[in-house]
Amino acid sequence: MEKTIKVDGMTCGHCAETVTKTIQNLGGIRQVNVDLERKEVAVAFDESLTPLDKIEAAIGSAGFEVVAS
Ligand SMILES: [Cu+2]
Repeated sequence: MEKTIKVDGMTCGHCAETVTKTIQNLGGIRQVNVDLERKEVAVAFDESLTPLDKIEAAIGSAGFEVVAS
């Protein structure tokens, strides 16, 4: 499935890279796209391997705040 997650706290390319790598380290992730201006992270993933709440938890653990998904 594909999901666009609103994430607060991403301010630069380094943040975007951290979020991208954090999500890619989970299983079943097909694609991650960070839009810094819109503060959105678009993720294509297999929810039977990694459910959305796991992705959101990983974003939180990396130091960013999920505001909506
Ligand atoms: Cu940054």
